[in-house]
Amino acid sequence: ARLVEDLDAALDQQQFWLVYQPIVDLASEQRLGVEALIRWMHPARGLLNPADFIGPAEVSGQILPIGEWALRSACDATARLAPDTYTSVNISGRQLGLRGLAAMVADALDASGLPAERLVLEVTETAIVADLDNAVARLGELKELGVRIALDDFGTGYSPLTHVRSLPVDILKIDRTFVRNVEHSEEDRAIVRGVIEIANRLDLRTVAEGIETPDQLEALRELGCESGQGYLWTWPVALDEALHAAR
Ligand code: G
Ligand code: G
Ligand code: MN
Ligand code: NA
Repeated sequence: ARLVEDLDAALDQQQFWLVYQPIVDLASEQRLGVEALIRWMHPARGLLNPADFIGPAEVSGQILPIGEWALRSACDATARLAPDTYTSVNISGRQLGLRGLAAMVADALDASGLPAERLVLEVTETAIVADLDNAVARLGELKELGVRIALDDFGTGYSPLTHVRSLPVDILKIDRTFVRNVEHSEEDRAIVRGVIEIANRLDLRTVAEGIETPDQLEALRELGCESGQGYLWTWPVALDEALHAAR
C-alpha cells in the first residue's frame, strides 16, 4: 500500500510515538527544555523518521491530525513527567494555515495542565513566508496564549533575515549546517555571530542545533550562543531518558 494510505491507520493503531532531545544552557549544561520529535513504527517498513513521511503527510493534509496528536502528547507527557522543563513541538506549515490553531493549542494546554510558558512551538521560515500575512496573524494569536515561538532551521531559508523583525518570535534556532564546522570555518562562525547579534538586538533567545563535540560547544559558547541541543548530550530518546541525559 502507499505510504499515505498507511498513515490513515497509523494514528488509530497507535503506531506513532514521540522521542525527546534535551535543550541545555551552554554555560552550565543544565537542561532548559526538550524538543519532541515524532517517530512511526510502520507495520511492514519498520521504523520511519519524519523525513520519510512528514512531506507526504503535508501534501495529503494528514499532518493536521498527526500534528495535533504530537502536540497533545508532548503537552501531556511534559506536564506529568518534566516539571521546570519546557517542551518544544514542531508545527508544520499546514497547521499554521488553520484558523483554529490557537484554539486547539489552548485546549491542549487546558487538557494537559501544562502552563503556556512551558510550551514552545517551532515553525520554519519557509512555512511562514509561504503565507506571511496569515502566519503573522496565527503566531500573534498563539503568543496571546503565552506560548513562545521558535524559528526553526534559521538561516537556511531564502527570505531576508530582516523578516524576523516583524515576526512575533521569541527564539532563533541556528541550523546544524552552521554548527557542523563552526570550530574550523571562519565563514560559519561569521554567520552564527550574525544570527546571535540579530537575536541580541531583538531580545530573542538562541538555540544551536546539532552540537556533537566539546569543540563545537566551546566555539558556540565563545560566540555567545545561549543554549543548544545535539548528540553531545544525547540523540532523541524516551522522555525519562532525555531528562536523565541532561539535568
Ligand atoms: O526527528 P529528526 O530527528 O529526524 O526530525 C527531522 C525533522 O522532522 C525535524 O526537523 C522536524 O522539522 C520534523 N519533525 C519532527 N517531529 C515533527 C512533528 O511532530 N511535526 C512536524 N510537523 N514535524 C516534525
Ligand atoms: O526540527 P529539526 O529539523 O530541527 O529537528 C532536529 C533534527 O536534528 C532531528 O532530525 C534530530 O534527530 C537531528 N539531530 C539532533 N541532534 C543532532 C546532532 O547532534 N547531529 C545531527 N547530525 N543531527 C541531530
Ligand atoms: Mn525543530
Ligand atoms: Na532544524
